[in-house]
Amino acid sequence: MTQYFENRLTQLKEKHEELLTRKNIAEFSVNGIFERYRYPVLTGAHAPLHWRFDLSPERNPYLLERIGVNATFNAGALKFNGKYLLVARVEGWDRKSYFAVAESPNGVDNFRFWERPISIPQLEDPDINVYDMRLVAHEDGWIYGIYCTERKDPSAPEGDTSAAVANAGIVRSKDLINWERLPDLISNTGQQRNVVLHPEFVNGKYAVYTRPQDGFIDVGSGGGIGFGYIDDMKNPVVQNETIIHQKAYHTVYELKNGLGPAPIKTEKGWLQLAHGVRNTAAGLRYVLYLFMTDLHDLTKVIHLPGGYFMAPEEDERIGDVSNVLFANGWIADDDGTVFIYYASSDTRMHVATTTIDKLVDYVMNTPEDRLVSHHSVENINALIDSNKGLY
Ligand code: M1P
Repeated sequence: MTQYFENRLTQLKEKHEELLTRKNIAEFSVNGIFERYRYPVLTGAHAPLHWRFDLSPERNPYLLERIGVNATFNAGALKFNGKYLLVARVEGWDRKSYFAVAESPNGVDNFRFWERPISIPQLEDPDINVYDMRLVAHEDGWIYGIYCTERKDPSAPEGDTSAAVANAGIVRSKDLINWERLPDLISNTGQQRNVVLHPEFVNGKYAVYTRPQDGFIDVGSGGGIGFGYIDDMKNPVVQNETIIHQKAYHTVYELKNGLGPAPIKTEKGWLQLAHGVRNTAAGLRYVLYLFMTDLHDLTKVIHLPGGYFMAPEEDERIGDVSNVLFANGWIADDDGTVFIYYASSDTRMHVATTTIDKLVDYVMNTPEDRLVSHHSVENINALIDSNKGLY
C-alpha cells in the first residue's frame, strides 16, 4: 500500500464518519406546525465507502471511486425493532435507482446504511428502474413495499428513447433483508405511480391508494388519488377504484397529485400526506399537503386545509429536479411524535418533526381553499375580526 493510498483512505473514512455522526438540530418553527432540521438526514455521500470504492491498493492504487451515488431521496419509512428505518431511493451515476435501508437510533441523525442495498427479485419482464417505495407493516403480519417499476414503452415509435410505462411493483418481507416478489399491480386505469397499501384490512380486503394516469409524465384526463380493493396480494387486481381526491384548477394540485406514505390513524380520522403539482414558467413545482379521511369510510375526505403544508425552502429548492418536495415516509411514535421524511428536489432526504395533536389541529382548523382570491381575502378578514383586542 502506498503512502498516497493510505492517506487518502484515512481522509475518506474520517470525512464519511464525520458526516454520518453529525448531530442534527431542530430549527425554530415560525408556523408552529412542524420543525425542520438544519441538515439533510441522508445524501448520496452517506452511501458506504465499500459500495463505491474498490478498497484494494493493488486493483485501485489511486483509490478512485468506481460506482458513484448521485442522490438519495424519496424514502419509505418504518420503525422496526426500535430503530428508525428509511428505505431510500438511491440513484447511481448511471441514473439507475435502487433501494437501500438506512437506520438511525433517534430518527433525526446518525442514519447509516445496512451492509448491502436491497436485491429485488425479478419477474419475467424485469424492472428497468425502480423508485419511491412505500413501506407498510400490514395487519396480515407482512411488511409490504410497493414501489414504482418502470419499463420502456413497447409501443413507443422507433427513435423515442424516453417513453416509459410505470406500474406498481410489490414485494414483502419479515426482516427487510429477504424479499418475496409478488406480481405487479393489475389495474384497468392506465399507468400507476404513487400506489400505497392501507395498513388495515377494509371490509375484509386489502385496500390500496392509487394514482391512475394516461401517460408516463402526464396524468391526462385521469389522475387524482384513487382508492380500491384487492382480494389477494398474490393476484393483485384492483377493484372498484374510485377517486377520493381530484386535481383542481388554480390549486397547489392543479396538474397532478399523489399520496405520500400510508395514512396515520387518529381518533378523528386518517391523516393523509400527499404531494400536489402545478406547472410554472420555471417548470413543475411539487409541494406537500395534508388531508383527513373518515375512519369508517376511507373514500370520504372530511378535512382538507387549503394550500400546501410544506413547500421547498432555501437550499431545498435546488437539486437535480429543482423546486420539488416529495414525501413517501413518515413514522408516528407511541408518544405522539411524528417524523416526516421528505426529499428535496430529487436529491436528498430531510426530516421534520411534529405531533399527532398538532397535525390534527392543523387539518381541522386551517381554512379550506375556497378557490377564488376574494374568498381568500374574506378568510383573512374573518381572522382579523376575531383577533380584535388581541393584537
Ligand atoms: O421529479 C419529481 C417526482 O416526479 C414523479 O412523481 P409523480 O409521479 O407524482 O409526478 C416521480 O418520478 C418522483 O419520484 C419524483 O420525485
